[in-house]
Amino acid sequence: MYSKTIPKGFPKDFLWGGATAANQYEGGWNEGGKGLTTAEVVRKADNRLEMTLGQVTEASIQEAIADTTDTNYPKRRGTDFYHRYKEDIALMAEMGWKTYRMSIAWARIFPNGDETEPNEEGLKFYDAVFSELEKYGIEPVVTLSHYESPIHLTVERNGWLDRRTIEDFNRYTKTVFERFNGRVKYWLTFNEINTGAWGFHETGVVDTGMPYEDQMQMRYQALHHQFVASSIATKQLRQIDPSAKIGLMIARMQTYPDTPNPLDVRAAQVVDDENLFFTDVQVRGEYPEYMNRYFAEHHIEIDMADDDQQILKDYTVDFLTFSYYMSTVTSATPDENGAGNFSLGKPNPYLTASDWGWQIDPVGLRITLNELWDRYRIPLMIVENGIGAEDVLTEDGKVHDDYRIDYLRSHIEQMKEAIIDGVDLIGYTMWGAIDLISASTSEMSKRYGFVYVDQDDDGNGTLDRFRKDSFFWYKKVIASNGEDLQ
Ligand code: BGP
Repeated sequence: MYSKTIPKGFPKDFLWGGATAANQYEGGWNEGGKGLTTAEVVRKADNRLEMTLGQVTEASIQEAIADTTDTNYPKRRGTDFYHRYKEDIALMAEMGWKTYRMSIAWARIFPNGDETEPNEEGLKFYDAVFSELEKYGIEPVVTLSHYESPIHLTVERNGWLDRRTIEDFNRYTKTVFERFNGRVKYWLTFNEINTGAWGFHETGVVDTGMPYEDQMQMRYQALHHQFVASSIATKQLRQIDPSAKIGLMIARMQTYPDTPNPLDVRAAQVVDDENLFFTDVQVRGEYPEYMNRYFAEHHIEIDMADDDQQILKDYTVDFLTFSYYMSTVTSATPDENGAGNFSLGKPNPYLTASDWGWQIDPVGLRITLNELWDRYRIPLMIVENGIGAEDVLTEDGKVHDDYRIDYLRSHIEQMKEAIIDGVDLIGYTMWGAIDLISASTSEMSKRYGFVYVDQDDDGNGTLDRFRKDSFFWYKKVIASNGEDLQ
């Protein structure tokens, strides 16, 4: 008689926690010897449905470099983790977090990116952060490049388009692997690497105004360099700290065909391939055939060094992480697009959307988890999930964010279903767990956190922290290991 024990719920060592990113949270943009980054030259959006991330030019970058204020560049101020990390980590511990997904700002360690010696003050800051986390037994999950790289590399050689950036990046990765050896068990290379196909914010490559085919040639060449750098980092980590794990990170854009029309189903499969190309390369260790056809049909020729393909094959990732916010609909004849920033495809009549147009689809998360597990059979971790909303702080310092509790509860319920389906899901870090600056628009008013930060879109406010209703709710979720979701 065939019988296998079916999981009943979250594993006892499930890594519950929250996520932030240096470029949106730290502030201290010109302190401690840190260099200017690609995130700090992107002006805030004029309207919330506009995605300003990649719209930079050489002139706008020079203008930003000359600007010594943070007025038009909110990511320079973030929400001041740089000075308040002890207070914030204490709040994380109060919720009972087992893990904290953060990122290291490359330009804190190598301000221009091409120095041979690291900036000791930058290393010391992260020493102090990891010591604070160790006080509470919180496991760091560290992203090496989260939508930022030293702007000097862009100005000097157009960022990741230039192969020399591989060597600079891997000098940085070797430095931090050695410095924090034994203190960081989980490393991630590039945040949402698949959005590098959208341009500057992920690769530091300026291609605004160029013909689309030239843009795609440059972006996929830059992404190839990142694939190689990720594999070299994997090789370094295996040698420096064999007990640590390295993972990839993509923005999972779950999509559905608009109708059962096979043309729509095929169109959705093509959109899915644009996502899974990145996991295929970094988990399976080679470029998939469907992408080789795409490159041929779009006159894209990836320039590879002789041993590139071997290093991709030999050094694939240990686990797969992704962000999940929404799902989209794909039509073979797209007649309308989603309204929100980052949201693509057509509206889904069965789903509601956030104020920024992101369609809320908890069941889609279960679908995604099953698909990724079935395709790759390596441990999975959700390192971003949450809802951006205009939270209101009451006179008595409360934020009644029932909508956030509803969003998170519905997604955690589906995570539990996926685990019972047999998916090896090892952790969950809710995005923007302490209010921070939005990636796509640089707004403060698009809040995600369990903790409200008193600051507005223009940087006015005390930066004081306030516990939202969801703070106390999540504390219960963790204490019950995902059983008490009410
Ligand atoms: C992802 C980024 C995060 C975060 C999140 C929410 O793309 O990895 O940095 O910002 O999206 O996006 P936004 O801040 O634009 O609402």
